[in-house]
Amino acid sequence: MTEAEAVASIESMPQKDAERTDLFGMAEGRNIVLISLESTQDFVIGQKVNGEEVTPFLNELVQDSFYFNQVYDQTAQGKTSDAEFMMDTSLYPLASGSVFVRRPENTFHSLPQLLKEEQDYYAATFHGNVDTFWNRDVMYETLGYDRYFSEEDYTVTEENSVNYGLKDIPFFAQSADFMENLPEPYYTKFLTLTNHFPFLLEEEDAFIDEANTQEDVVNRYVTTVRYLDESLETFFEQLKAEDMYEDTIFVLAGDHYGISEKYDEGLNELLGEEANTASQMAHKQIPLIIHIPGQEGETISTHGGQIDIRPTLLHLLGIKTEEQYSFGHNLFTRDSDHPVIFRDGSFVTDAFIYKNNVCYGKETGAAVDAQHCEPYQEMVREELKLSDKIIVGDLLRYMIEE
Ligand code: GP9
Ligand code: MN
Repeated sequence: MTEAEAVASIESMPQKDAERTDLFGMAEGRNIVLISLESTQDFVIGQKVNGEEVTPFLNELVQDSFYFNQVYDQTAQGKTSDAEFMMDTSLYPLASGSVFVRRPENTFHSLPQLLKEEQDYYAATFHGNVDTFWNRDVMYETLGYDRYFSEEDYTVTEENSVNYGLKDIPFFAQSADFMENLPEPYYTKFLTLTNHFPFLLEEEDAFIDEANTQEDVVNRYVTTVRYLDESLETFFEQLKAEDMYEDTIFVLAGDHYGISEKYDEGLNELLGEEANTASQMAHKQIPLIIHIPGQEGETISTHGGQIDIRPTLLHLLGIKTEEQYSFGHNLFTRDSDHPVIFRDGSFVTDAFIYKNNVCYGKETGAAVDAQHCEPYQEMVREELKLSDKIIVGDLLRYMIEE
C-alpha cells in the first residue's frame, strides 16, 4: 500500500459526531485513576448471594457515579491486554493473538500521548505481575507511559500473594504510596489480579460465603469478586485520607468475562434465568463506572463497548474526540442504532443480536428473520477490516508526527 493509499483509507473512516453535551470538560484537569477490574462482569452489581451483596462498595459507588450498565466486553484472545488496548487506543483488538505481543513496534495515537499533547498529563501504570506478561514492558513504552510499576517495584511475599501474585488489597495499599510522588495532573491505570480464574482465595480473605450452584467456578467467583470490591473500598479510603480523592476522575471497568460460556449453566442457576442467546449476551456486559467526586449519579443504559470508554472519558476531560483515528463513540451521545461490534463479527444493536450467522431478538433471545440484522452486517465487516488495516499496516505512522 502506498502512503497516499494508507492516508486515504484512514481518512475514509466514519466521521464521529462532534456533539458537545454540557458535560464536556466537566472533569478538565483532574487526575485520572482508571481501574481495570479483572474478570468482572456486570451481573455482580446489585447481585445478592445468600442474602448478601457481592459488591457492597460498588453498589454504593454507582449511586454517585455515571454507571453505564449496557457496556460489552469486546476483547478477543488478548484478554486483559485487549481491554487495555481498547481503552488506550479505541481501536479493535486483532482477531487472533494480542496486539501487545504482535504489534508493539507500531505507532499509536494512545490515551497517554493524547493527554500529554492536550493537557500535559504524566502517565503511569500499575500491576503486581511480572512486567513482561502480555509484553507490557515493551508495549507500555510504545503507548507512551512514563512509568510502569510492576512486580519488581512491589513487596511481594508468599503471605500477600495468591493465584497470579500480589493480592489486590496490598497491591492498592502499596500503589497509593507510589502515587504520592507522581507529577500532576496524572493518568494512572491499575490492573487488579485476584479475581482471576480459577478464583482462588484464602479463608482470611473470604468476606462472603461461596454460592451453591452446580458449578464450583461460579461459587468461588462470588468470593473473589467480593474480595476485589473490598480492595476497592480500601483504596478509595486511602486516597481520601491522603488527599488524592477530590481532584480525581475515577474510571472503573471490567476487563472481560470471568465465567466462560462453559459454566453458563451455573450462572443461569445463580441468576435464576433461562439459558438462551439473550442471557448469554447479557453475561458479556461489564460494568463501566465513572466517578467524579461531587457529581450526582446517573445510570445510563446506552449500549456500547470497551472501545467507547476512551472517547467518553475525553469528553468529560474537555478534549475533542473527532479525528482521533479511532472507532469508539462518546457514550453520552452514542447513536443507539450503531451496533456494538465483537471481534468475531457478531454484534448487538438496541433490538437485535447477531451471532453465528443467526439474528435474534435482544430481549427474547429467540431467532428472528435474518433481514433485521442484514442492514448492519456490511458495516460491521468494514469497521473491523479498517481497524485491522490500521494495525497490520501500521498506518497511524503516516498520520502522527513523532
Ligand atoms: C496478568 C493479568 C491477567 O498479568 O493481566 O491476564 P488475563 O489472563 O486476564 O489476560
Ligand atoms: Mn484479565
